[in-house]
Amino acid sequence: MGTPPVTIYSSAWCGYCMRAKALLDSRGIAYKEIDVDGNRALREEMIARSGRRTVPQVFIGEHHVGGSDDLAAAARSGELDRLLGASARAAAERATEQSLSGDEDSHV
Ligand SMILES: N[C@@H](CCC(=O)N[C@@H](CS)C(=O)NCC(=O)O)C(=O)O
Repeated sequence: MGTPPVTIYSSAWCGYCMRAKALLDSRGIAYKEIDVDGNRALREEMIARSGRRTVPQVFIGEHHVGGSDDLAAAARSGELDRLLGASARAAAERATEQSLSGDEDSHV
């Protein structure tokens, strides 16, 4: 269903990135991976969005979860499920709005 809500800025040979991705994989959470290796523009984008320079940096929608340790803490506390639920509801609302405006178009 469209773009996954989770974005992870990562780099190869990064143990924390592997750990973060393993956590998402183990929970069946789809994510979009942005490899910042050797890509200055994407690394700058990550730093601008997160205020941090280390990889990984994980986002749910526009919400910054943090690095691998933050992701693990959010998973333990239930915060991750809450954020994913909120993100899924927002996506469903957008889809409903789109189909409603689509219906209007079809009457024209
Ligand atoms: N506590 C952080 C640690 C992340 C970290 O140390 N990442 C390493 C790569 S595996 C890094 O970005 N090092 C480069 C630097 O510290 O500038 C997390 O859980 O994400």
